[in-house]
Amino acid sequence: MKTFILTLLFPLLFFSCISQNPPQPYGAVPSERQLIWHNMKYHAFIHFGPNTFTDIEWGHGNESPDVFDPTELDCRQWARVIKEAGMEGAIITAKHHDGFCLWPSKYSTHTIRESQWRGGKGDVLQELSEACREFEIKFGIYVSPWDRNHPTYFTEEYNTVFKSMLEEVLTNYGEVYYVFFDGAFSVGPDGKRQEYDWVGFTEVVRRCQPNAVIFSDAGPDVRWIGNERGYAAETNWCTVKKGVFYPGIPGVNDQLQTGHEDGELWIPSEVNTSIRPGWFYHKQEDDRVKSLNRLIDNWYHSVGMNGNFLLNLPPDTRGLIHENDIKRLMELKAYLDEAFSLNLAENASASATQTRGKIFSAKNTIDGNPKTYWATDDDVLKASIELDFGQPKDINALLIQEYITLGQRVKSFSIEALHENKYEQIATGITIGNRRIVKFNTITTQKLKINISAKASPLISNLEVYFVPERSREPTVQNNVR
Ligand code: FUL
Repeated sequence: MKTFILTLLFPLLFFSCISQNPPQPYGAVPSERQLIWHNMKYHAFIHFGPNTFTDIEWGHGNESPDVFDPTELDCRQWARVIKEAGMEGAIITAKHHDGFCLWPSKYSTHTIRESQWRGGKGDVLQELSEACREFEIKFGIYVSPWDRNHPTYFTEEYNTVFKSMLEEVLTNYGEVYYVFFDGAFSVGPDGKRQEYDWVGFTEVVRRCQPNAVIFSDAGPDVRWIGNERGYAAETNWCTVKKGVFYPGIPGVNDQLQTGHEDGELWIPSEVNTSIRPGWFYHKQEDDRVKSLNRLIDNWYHSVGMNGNFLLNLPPDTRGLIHENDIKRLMELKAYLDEAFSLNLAENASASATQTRGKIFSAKNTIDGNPKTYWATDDDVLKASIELDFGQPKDINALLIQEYITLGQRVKSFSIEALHENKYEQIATGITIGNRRIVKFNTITTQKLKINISAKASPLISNLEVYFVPERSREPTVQNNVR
């Protein structure tokens, strides 16, 4: 075994040089805008609109605009809470299925302008985008293609209307990092279904906000994980096959969960859920905010399973994020801060069964810093990395990341810990991708071994080891609840 030292970051490793050639990309690889998104973890979803006041989840589109009447709207409170919770972006329902626009769109008569709120002069997108800039979080929008109000819906003309609306929200509010296209739809009385101009919608987003990622059930940049409970699965490929997923086409939720090992397209998963049972605020759910254990479980099944976590925080009829939701969010933040404060791999020494000539370094276009990674020779698809902590440590979690810029390669791995001079298997996993956090029963050990089996030479950019707080009744990561 060649020996190298694991210092501050796993990438700073030393060993003798044999081969100098960096590995070539393998299969589908992420775009620049996807890499920016991969570099994030945790986002806030904001469902707000007439439904907040009518106490239903899917508005019919015939509600009076006057029902929209927040008494104390304060988008700065939302942004402050989101920032303090450690979230990096906010994605708001600019238009939900009822068609009501939270901005004064020129292309609809069912907007905030038609309500008496603030004398028809309000603009929630304006307020939120400004608050996001002030608190340094990113601003994203959800726009429902399904529109139960617009008179042109079910005609080709609606596509033009929708593209014009998109252009408004993507040009008038500064930088937009994320565009969420919902897959829900209805069938008209005559059995008719609106044909959406997805190519045209994508073209508008690319033209107006070239760095924004587009989410839908099927991408093109980020895909739905196939459930709204906030759970990715053990197997989670960023790659998917062409021609399998389309927005609003049912029956493929299992495949949305796993992706496809040999997919030709890079469309990684976002894992979304609401902090309450509903997506919109309902007073009767004030005492049904998800438990801390549940949110922790969602965290390990999203951020810890090669996804990004999008957690919905529905503002109430005052126009504020409710106190009970804030309390739970801050509890989750406190848990995460404590759990991931001390990386025990930082001062460990590391060795590998085989290492390509050097640690490769590529300019990380996201933050400009060099990003380094460990690789094996091209023909070495199985390898082990051993960490030596120098003395026995209590540990129960491993965070591991592939250098996904060159593709997702690892197809299984196992973790062994040294116990009475013998290695014992303590956990197994399937895919890694951008980030995998594996929890296992607490063990006291000086050495840890990670055995990797990959489709092409494995590239690992980061390894971290933690002793996270044990929690009672905590669901285990291995038993994926769906
Ligand atoms: C679904 C919608 O129908 C829900 O109302 C919510 O917006 C959720 C995020 O997506 O498809």
